[in-house]
Amino acid sequence: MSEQQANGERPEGIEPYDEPAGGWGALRAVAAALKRQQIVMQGARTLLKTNQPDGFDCPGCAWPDPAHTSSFEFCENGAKAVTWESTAKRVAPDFFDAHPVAELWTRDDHWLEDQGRLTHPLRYDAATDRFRPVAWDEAFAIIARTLKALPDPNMAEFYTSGRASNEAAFMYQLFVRLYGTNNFPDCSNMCHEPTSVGLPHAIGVGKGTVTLEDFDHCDVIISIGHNPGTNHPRMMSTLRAAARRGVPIVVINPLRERALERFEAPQNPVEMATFSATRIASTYFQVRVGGDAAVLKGVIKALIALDDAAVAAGRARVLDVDFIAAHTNGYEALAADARAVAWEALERASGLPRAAMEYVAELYAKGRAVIICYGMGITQHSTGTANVQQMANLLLLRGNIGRPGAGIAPLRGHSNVQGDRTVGISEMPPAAFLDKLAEVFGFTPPRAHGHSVVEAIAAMRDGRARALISLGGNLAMAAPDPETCFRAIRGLDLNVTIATKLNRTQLLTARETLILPCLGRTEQDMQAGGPQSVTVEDSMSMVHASRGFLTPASPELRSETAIIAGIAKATVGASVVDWDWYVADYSRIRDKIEAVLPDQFRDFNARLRQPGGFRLPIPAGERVWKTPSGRAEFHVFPGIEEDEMLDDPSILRLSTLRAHDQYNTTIYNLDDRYRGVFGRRDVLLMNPADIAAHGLAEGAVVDLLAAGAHALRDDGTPRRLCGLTLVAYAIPRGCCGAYYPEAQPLVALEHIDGPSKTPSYKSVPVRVVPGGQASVLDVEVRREGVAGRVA
Ligand SMILES: Nc1nc2c(c(=O)[nH]1)N[C@H]1C(S)=C(S)[C@@H](COP(=O)(O)OP(=O)(O)OC[C@H]3O[C@@H](n4cnc5c(=O)[nH]c(N)nc54)[C@H](O)[C@@H]3O)O[C@H]1N2
Ligand SMILES: Nc1nc2c(c(=O)[nH]1)N[C@H]1C(S)=C(S)[C@@H](COP(=O)(O)OP(=O)(O)OC[C@H]3O[C@@H](n4cnc5c(=O)[nH]c(N)nc54)[C@H](O)[C@@H]3O)O[C@H]1N2
Ligand SMILES: [Mo]
Repeated sequence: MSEQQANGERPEGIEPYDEPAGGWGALRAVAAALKRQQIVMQGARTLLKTNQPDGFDCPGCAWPDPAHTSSFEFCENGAKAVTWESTAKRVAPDFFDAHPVAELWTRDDHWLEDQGRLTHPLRYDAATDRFRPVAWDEAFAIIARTLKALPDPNMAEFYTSGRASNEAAFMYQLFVRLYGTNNFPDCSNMCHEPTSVGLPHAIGVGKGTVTLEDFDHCDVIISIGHNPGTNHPRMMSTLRAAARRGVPIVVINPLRERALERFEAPQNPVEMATFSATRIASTYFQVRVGGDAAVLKGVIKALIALDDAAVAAGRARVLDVDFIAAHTNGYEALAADARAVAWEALERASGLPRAAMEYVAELYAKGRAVIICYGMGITQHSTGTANVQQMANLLLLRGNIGRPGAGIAPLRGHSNVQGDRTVGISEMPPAAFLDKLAEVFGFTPPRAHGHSVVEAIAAMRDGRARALISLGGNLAMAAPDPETCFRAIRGLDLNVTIATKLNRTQLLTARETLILPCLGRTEQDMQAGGPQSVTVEDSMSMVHASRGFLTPASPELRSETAIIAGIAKATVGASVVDWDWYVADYSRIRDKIEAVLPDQFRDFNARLRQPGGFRLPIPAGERVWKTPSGRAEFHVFPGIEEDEMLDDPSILRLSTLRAHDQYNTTIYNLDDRYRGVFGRRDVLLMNPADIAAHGLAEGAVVDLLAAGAHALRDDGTPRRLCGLTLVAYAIPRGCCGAYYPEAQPLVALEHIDGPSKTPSYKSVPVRVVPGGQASVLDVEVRREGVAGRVA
């Protein structure tokens, strides 16, 4: 026991936070963020333009907003996203005089982005180990030369992060397909891919079915594996309104997230003045990390048991048998499987008692209109796709899809990740989309499927891919297995990033390394045809315009669309597509999006002018099932996963988490206020009983070693993360939590959900050992051997 512990003190920076989420704490945090980015006056004006009818779409999350038609909705983390982008700090060319790449590499990720906005296109000069300004045309020529020199277009990878607008994404996919590949690794592959892959098989569409209005009509909400107080803060107004209407909100989450417990609305004068808050969750179940498949199966089992009992007693049915008969396939198999599974297995895997699952089933059965909302706690598991399909099963059993107040609500990540997919960023494009693209533009797009994120990294690792272009994002930090990723990118002929800020992916210098600085959402985008708007699609399939108004961070900046056009023109020429003509006026791009996707974007430019934009059709919302059978399909989850983590008490299941003050790999600062962690991120959250069982104490410094099938890296060394401080935390036994992206070295490229290939970032088997002892235990880990690799 450390001295600190003997004194009964918490480790440094660990202080329980007793306030509700939101409230004065949120207002204080925004004031501090504005100050840190040195933009007090302009910043305040910028915030007032967020999500306004004539303003820009918040670059934070993808939660829809009624505010696009009306008033300003306060959001702490939206404010941070905006101020981070509109910062007064700059990374100008002279910055690099003082900072060679070798030195930049030693800086942490917070520091790198905090240097400010990139101002000039940059090219890496190996002789001086520095980035130097390069003319735009020269940058485009270098990229074109390198891409054209590849023996096969499938040797280039074109990554997209979900901030790119529909217009930029559409031009990007057009260019890449003209160049000749479908290699579109996308941040979605690490995020909601289980939704995109799992839901089409179940309900015929890979998107959510609810609208914001449905939340006004639901009478039960089940919230699984998401943390809206941090990641979708504007959702808190919706949950608060539902809670105040008396709607029971059942939360299933291993961590007690403050905002899901109680929330003080910064816009509510009474709550603010009286320091009162609204209780959000009516019931909070702390599931074991990765136990969701078992919980959902348990709830389905209990629901079917209720229905069986009703039949036996001659009472009204619990299931919507008419809906099941008219609209679905596969009910019998699902019911048989649910009846057969043993409660003991479900209890063990979920960490919840049978009574908890029965409680949820009873509440669910009473609801006339139920919404299930979910996030990364569901998708980032080896059972991710199965988890999503089990939620669809549960909803279908009582006809809770395609009626008011009911449905499935995946909370998307990046503000336009859903839109990018809609307009063609897909490594597995539907044939109909390619047919239309061919017809509208008059060329033959490639048909073979391309690479997702883990496949792209494996291809770069193995030399099967030689070039990487990233439209936003920070792939090397967002992806699993940074060591492999770093080596893979360093070995390339070309590493190009289109970005607003400095990040680690850009420091992975290849034979040619270019950084192309772009406008952000908040900035005015002036083209030959005047100031331009772009469009985005939110989590509920609403498409609307976004227009920045700030003076760009530097006169050298170009829009993402213009940069893509520049690369395209230099690489594939302008004979098929007159790139400059499209860049002059983005409404021309929208006309082509409409031509390629006429069912979705009818009258695109005209409908954009209606307040709040328009909603893309979601057939399942109308009970039209675009599955091969024309019916919704139940999917049996075959069994509780074979799970080494359940059998070996020395293995814990690590979930990698976002702190309150970060946006993915962007670290605004080192606090995680609601979880009571301040000024540091090097912590491991662990159940006090597990800490004791390990013979450790809170405050001890520990190392983590990956366990199980992927414990070893390709070179036979163990995956490990050293020097975390233990924090006793209310997390179920057998689990632990650490921050993303720091915990990335523990995640194997091969540890993925099969159907979606999404990394299991939230189910990493680990062993916790006293600090400094990782190497002693290497031998033990080595015995577990190396599993198969991603090809
Ligand atoms: N401010 C801010 N906003 C963001 C982001 C950000 O980083 N910062 N990121 C954006 C992006 S790209 C995304 S995808 C979304 C992410 O938003 P979320 O989906 O909320 O993502 P996370 O914070 O990774 O984790 C969500 C929750 O899952 C819980 N959890 C962990 N493991 C499990 C499990 O096994 N089962 C269950 N049931 N729950 C589990 C965690 O306790 C946490 O509360 O937010 C978007 N919005
Ligand atoms: N262990 C673990 N890993 C994870 C996750 C996890 O929960 N755990 N979550 C996964 C998820 S859900 C996601 S979505 C991915 C995120 O992966 P990415 O989307 O690749 O990462 P971000 O951190 O969002 O990207 C940040 C960078 O985007 C650039 N940027 C910011 N704004 C703009 C802009 O307007 N235009 C352009 N061109 N660039 C811009 C900046 O240079 C910044 O450095 O990470 C995944 N990785
Ligand atoms: Mo995401």
